[in-house]
Amino acid sequence: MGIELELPAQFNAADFFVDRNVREGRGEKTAVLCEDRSLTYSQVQAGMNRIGNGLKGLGVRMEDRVALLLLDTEVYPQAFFGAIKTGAVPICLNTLMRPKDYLYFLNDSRARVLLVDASLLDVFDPIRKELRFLEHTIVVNGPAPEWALSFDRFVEGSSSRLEPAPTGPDDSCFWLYSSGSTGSPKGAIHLQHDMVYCSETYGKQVLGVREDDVCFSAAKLFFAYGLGNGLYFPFSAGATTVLMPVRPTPASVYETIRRHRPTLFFGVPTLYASMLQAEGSLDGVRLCVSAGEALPADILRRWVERHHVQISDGIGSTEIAHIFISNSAENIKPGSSGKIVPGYEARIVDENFQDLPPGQIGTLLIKGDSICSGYWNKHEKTKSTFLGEWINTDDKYYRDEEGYFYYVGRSNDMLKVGGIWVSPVEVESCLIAHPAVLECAVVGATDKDDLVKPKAFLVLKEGYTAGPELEQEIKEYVKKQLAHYKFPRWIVFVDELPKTATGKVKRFELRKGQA
Ligand code: 3UK
Repeated sequence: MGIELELPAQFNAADFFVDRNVREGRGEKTAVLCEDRSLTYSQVQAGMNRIGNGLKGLGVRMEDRVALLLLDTEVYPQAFFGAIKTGAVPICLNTLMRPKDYLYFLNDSRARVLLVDASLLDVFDPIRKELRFLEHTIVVNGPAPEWALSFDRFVEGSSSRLEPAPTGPDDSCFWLYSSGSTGSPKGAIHLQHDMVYCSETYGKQVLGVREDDVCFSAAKLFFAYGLGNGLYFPFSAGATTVLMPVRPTPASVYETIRRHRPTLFFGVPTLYASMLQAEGSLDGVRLCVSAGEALPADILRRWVERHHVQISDGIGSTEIAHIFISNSAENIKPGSSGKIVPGYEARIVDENFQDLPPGQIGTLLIKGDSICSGYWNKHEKTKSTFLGEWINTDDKYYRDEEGYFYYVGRSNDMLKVGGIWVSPVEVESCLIAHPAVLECAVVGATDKDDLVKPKAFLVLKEGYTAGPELEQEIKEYVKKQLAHYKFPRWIVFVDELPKTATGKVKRFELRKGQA
């Protein structure tokens, strides 16, 4: 069943997640730990207000979009809530993408202001002239080039006092882009009440986040998963978050755990698998959480054997903001996504949207009040995904008699690699542009840990010879064109691709490795 939030007619999420903590006496409590820096809730509030006033000073108004291309540092919470407090709408952008992706995000959203980490500025060189709507670029954590504004100048003279904009629970609050199998990424529009709903449901009832918790998410804040883990769950409870700007490797993650002693740790299956290969301990962690793709039972088994801490697997999505089916500390069923989170409802249906009995595989529909209001400027996609109160997750699931849900696969060809979407179609269109490639098909294949990675089947043009050298060259080529995690981990050279009578590649056969 749903839960009633009973939010007032005037409601601003920045007030709820930041100001409320100060009002309730937690001003001196540590809100953020990042490397050797630490900020109290009062400091986060002051910084948030200065950024909000800075944005207003640039002419940003309610509902204007503000793009954030930031690493996980203490600036992130202040910028995110600073924008929200003024009624503007932050867009959390993935920092691993390529210039053409940012060109799309910024032109599609028509963001007027961008806050960007100095270390990521290079991606704008090739596209800067094509940004049609961006008016101001603010550079964080480093010097600004002549065409941008430094963070210090941006907040210079800004007051640390700011009244929240008169938004309501159903106003736009933030956007997250989600990629699909074909077509451009879709901007999911989340509303002011969505983060509160996730905090009251998964945050409180499954994680049981308390004021004395310290959360550390290896998944970055620009993912819907990381945003909850590392920002609004801890802030909903007046707890502390640990932010780590560097890439999550076993070494950086174990070191951050050693240094800041989190009680809740959030990762994706690939990270858990690689952490099992490295030295390190988890002292102080009471529960680990996994999401993004299914957690193989064997990784869970080896983790518990070594660290004596459980991993709670749960499925969430960008459109629903966070996790809606989950295991919990007290009740973990290896290989299952767990049970429906209180506050959400699930249906498993056939092609005609008829409910299926336990044991039968169908499409998973979800209902719950953190579902985004729709996709920005994508009317057809919005209509086919959001079905009144329900959303079609495009996931194949079955449920057992006891109410545990089991993930079976996707309804489309999309792959989850390290918890992030990869569209085989996008990798194929990159491969086909390589001079040696005549035809290609990309499918998911599992590695030794039973985790999915892209695998490419290639037919070469005449005059090219298959071999490890060409294989390496093609992998490098893809890495240069696309975000790194998208490159094919295996390349198989074939004389021809298996096709149906109508000329469609039989992906099913390739997946079985019959090519
Ligand atoms: C897949 C899973 C099996 C599934 C996310 C936690 O992953 C998140 O959001 P995305 O929009 O992807 C959503 C899709 O990913 N998936 C996610 N978790 C699991 N499949 N087991 C899992 N545990 O296909 C889903 O539809 O990138 C995860 C919280 C917030 C999120 N946005």
